[in-house]
Amino acid sequence: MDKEQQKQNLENKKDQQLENFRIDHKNTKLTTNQGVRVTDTDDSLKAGDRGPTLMEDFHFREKMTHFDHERIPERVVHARGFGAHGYFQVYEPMAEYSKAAFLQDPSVKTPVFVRFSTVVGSRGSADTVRDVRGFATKFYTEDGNYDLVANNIPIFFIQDAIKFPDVVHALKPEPHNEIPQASAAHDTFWDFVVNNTETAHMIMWLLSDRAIPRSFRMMEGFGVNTFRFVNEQGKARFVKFHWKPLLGVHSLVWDEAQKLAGKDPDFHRRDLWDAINMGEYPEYELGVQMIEEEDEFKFDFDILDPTKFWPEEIVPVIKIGKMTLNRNQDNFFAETEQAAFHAGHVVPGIDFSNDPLLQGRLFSYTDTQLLRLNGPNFHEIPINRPIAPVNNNQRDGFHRMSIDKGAVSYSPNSLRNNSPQPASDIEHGYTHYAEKVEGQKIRKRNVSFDDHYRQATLFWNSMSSAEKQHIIKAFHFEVGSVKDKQLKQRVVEMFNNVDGQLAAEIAKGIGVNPPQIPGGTGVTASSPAISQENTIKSARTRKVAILIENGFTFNDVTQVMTALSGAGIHADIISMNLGMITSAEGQQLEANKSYANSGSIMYDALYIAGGKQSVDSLLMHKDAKDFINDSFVHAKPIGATNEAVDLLMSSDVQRIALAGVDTQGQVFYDLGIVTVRNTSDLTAFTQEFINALAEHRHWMRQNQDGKMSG
Ligand code: HDE
Repeated sequence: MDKEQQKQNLENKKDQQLENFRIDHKNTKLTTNQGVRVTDTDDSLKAGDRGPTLMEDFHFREKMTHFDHERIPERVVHARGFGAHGYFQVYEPMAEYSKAAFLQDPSVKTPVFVRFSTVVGSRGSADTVRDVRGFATKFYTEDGNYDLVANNIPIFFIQDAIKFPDVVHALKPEPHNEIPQASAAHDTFWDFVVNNTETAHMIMWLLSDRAIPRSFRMMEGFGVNTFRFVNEQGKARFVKFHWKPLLGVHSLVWDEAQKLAGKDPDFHRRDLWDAINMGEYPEYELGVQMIEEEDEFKFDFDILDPTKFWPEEIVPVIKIGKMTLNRNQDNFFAETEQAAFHAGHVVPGIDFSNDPLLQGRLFSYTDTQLLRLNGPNFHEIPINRPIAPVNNNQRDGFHRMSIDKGAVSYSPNSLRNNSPQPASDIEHGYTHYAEKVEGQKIRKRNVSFDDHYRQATLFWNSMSSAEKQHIIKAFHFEVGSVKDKQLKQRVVEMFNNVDGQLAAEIAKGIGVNPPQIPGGTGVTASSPAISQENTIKSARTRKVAILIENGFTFNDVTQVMTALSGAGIHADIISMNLGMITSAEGQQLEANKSYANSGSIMYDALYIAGGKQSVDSLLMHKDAKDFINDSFVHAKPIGATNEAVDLLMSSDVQRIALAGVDTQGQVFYDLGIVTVRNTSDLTAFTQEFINALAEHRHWMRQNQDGKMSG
């Protein structure tokens, strides 16, 4: 096989490996698990027509027993997740920094499997809850599996892994009544927060828009912990990993997220599944921040402290490659549910740091898999199998798949020529970075971990005014749900250490006193890179709701649909009833959604077509008005052409946005509302509407009348 073929082979290797295990059961006869053909699976074997079921009915017993054992324990955190396959390609050889095999050749596509998740909720909870999102990637490299087990927030609640059970216990539903599901809005969590001020920075991120992403395709991933890159010469550098989505970082608004949790609890997984099925493959660039070993102490934070991030303005993110997710899983349980990630699965070229959170993670992941996947052989489950050969003297255990031949299962040995033999560095044997460590055994945290507030202030300073409003409203919801008044007061005092104005605003909404002493840390710097205002803006892959009824203007709708599809935007036609809708001109279009099975919350934008009869029916319809008002309140782009502008005028939208609307065929665009009247040429309109879509949300509406969206 030549080199080109080998590369091609690597890309497909994982898929080929999985293919060995796939069964589609088409055109087969029903059998038991022993391969015995079954004649009837709808009636158990009985003694007589109306008699009891017989013990000897092995088919019944097997079918029922298997069913009884179908469940495995859900993950203690990150229980709800969704996976997809893809590949990773490096942009340039990274040999200067890391010897990792998958970071060397830009023409090589390394297979990956990614699992996105929420953290707190159980497996059946809703996708759009306020929570951190997991973003775990398994790279099936030639040198073994590398797992980048990341979150969509770059820092963490706590500094030392020993507190993980505490923070998770406080965050999970309260143990006496298992309330609330998938939410931090309860007393035990905030009790933990005020008693552990190192959480301050993470809370700022958790209550920001980051915690309610629009889509898995539109969120960043962060390795959080500090790792090391090690090159062939053994030189190491500290490194932090980032995933940057090419569609930018975008969020829902809280009201929308809550409504979606009811209307479509699978909103995020459906979005990912549909996008991949439609060939709109999500792409993320892999970025690294690197710090030289000798610069370890040059920062005003400890680079091993996981409650701190490295501002991009100080340590730039270098984009080194791109991941593309291009294939949906075949079976949720076999792949997503059985995937076993581990922050400790590293390959030569990637090493650990002494970050105390990371050190604890290195223990926890295997431990949890042992319980969840019931034994030490979970690496043999197809989704977890490396494509690199596995050879060692580990044997037996539950569900062992491989048939290890021969008498020798120890090392060193003479009987098998000491095989499998340890590999040298040159042969890509993993050599741990020879960091010098010495010290006394102490249970203590270094003073360099003492600052709990400065980066929380930096975060607050970096937010746009709309983002700040959302954070304050999130505090009102979360802390407002706390029953203990003293706790609420302590939250205000704690966040007064971050920013006085913030604390005063929190206090206003939750019925406690504003802080009595001046607040803040004195930090005035900001990090523009962390504001979502400064993210990539793109209309591609967005979803538009088109409202029509009988008598709509066919010319309006077809022009808009053509322009949208040309820009890679999807549209659903929504009407009172599903089925064919007849235009004023006589042509028909099919409504593929109705108000019964859709809602404004499922779309990124709204377009209402002209046509007097259609608009008159919409005017009579409360659902249509709700659609418009929700789109408006959630700051989404709204487009209307010709008679449909009157419909907007009759809703909340009119009061605020349409004061200067033009009647002479000129496009009017204000606050994300795009209208045009008295024209059949919608070229300029569609262009503006697509621009408005790319902006994602139009927060300026929040400043009108003091009316807030979300
Ligand atoms: Fe995890 N984490 N974690 N975590 N984590 C788990 O492993 C743990 C932390 C992350 O899609 C568990 O297989 C400890 C940070 C993701 O399957 C468990 C600590 C980050 C996933 C565990 C942390 C993560 C997990 C539960 C603190 C961001 C889901 C099930 C010391 C970098 C992976 C499992 C998937 C899952 C332990 C903190 C990311 C219990 C002890 C920080 C994305 O082992």
